Amino acid sequence: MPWSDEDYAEQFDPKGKRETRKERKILKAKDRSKYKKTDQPKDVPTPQLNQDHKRGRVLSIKSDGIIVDLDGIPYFCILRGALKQEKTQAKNLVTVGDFVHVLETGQQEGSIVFVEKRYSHLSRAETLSQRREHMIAANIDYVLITSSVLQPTLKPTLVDRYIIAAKKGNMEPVIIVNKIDLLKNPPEYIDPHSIEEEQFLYDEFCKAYSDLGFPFLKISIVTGEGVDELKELMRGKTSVFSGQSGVGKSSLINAALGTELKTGDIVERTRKGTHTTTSANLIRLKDGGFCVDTPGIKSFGVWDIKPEDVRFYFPDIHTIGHLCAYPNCSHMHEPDCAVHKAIENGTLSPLRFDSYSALMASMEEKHKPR
Ligand SMILES: Nc1nc2c(ncn2[C@@H]2O[C@H](COP(=O)(O)OP(=O)(O)OP(=O)(O)O)[C@@H](O)[C@H]2O)c(=O)[nH]1
Ligand SMILES: [Mg+2]
Ligand SMILES: [Zn+2]
Repeated sequence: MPWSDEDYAEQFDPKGKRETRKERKILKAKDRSKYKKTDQPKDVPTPQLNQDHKRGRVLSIKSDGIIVDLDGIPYFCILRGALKQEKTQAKNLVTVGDFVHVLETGQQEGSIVFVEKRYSHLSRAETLSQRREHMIAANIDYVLITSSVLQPTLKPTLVDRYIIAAKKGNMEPVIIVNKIDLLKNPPEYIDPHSIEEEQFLYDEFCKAYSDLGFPFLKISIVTGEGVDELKELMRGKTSVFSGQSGVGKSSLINAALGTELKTGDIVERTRKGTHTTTSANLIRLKDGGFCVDTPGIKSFGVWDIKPEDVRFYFPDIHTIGHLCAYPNCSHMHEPDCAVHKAIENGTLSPLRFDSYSALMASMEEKHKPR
């Protein structure tokens, strides 16, 4: 069942974005500065590019500076004084993919004087506190939600978390299942039962997730299947590859662009990667567009979402839910629930419901008083 954008527009109008009291306080204090507002979804006119400045795009953030692409050449930049003060307030002042204005200060060196307003951004809740937003990348068109079969195994709940983050951040999700060669040629150390289970999960996943209305690509860099489709999709756009460590994000970029990004091994015991990519990097495509390689994450917490919002990100479940006995049925424990009946009679995939209920459960956990 395709997703309707009105659902999100209605629920998540960025103008209606709630700010915490603390955020409001900081905003108020900083109201005189135009720079801070790059973080906010409010309209800030982009100033005319001063003739002394060049417009560029942030490639990566290092501990001692920021690498900016200016007409295809990387510049080592620092934040200008006024912006630096802002940085202490807003951790995410500059992120990979930002469009910035740069004053050249030396050979391939510069100073960032302005950060343009973002048209979209991917962020997650910080792993430990869950109370801060961690910006991954900005000005992105597609979130390429990358998973794999067997090494690591498919994780539908994680896919849903990324779908929500993409929709919330104004980007289009793309579902990618990589390493499909492994189902036919599995590594010897994996027992036949696990392979059978994964094949079953994969078939079920394809059925349940291929008609949500998002592009769905099945890829193997070993056989080359799906790589051309990926290249086609990436052309002229900015895409961010995200997903667990070891699913093959860097490998896919290498296969699509001919780059030589470092790739890592899979640990036999956990069947996961070894966190080979350690920071987000923007890469310019030869024939137009950009992509971002990101480090694999252990867990992906969706930033700023409440239990009552979750249902709107599962439009298939939400629609069936109109038939539940209770008008505000959460489908978790109420009697006479249409969603449970739909699973029993096979019109709703149990995978979709598992993912929904896992997210609901994690929300309830998070909202318990501490
Ligand atoms: N069989 C098979 N192996 C693949 C495929 N794609 C990637 N791999 C292997 O998977 C391993 C991990 O790939 P990476 O590209 O490093 O994974 P990553 O997602 O970038 O991982 P992190 O940087 O740690 O987040 C490497 O050994 C790749 O060779 C595929 O389509 N089939
Ligand atoms: Mg990588
Ligand atoms: Zn219900």
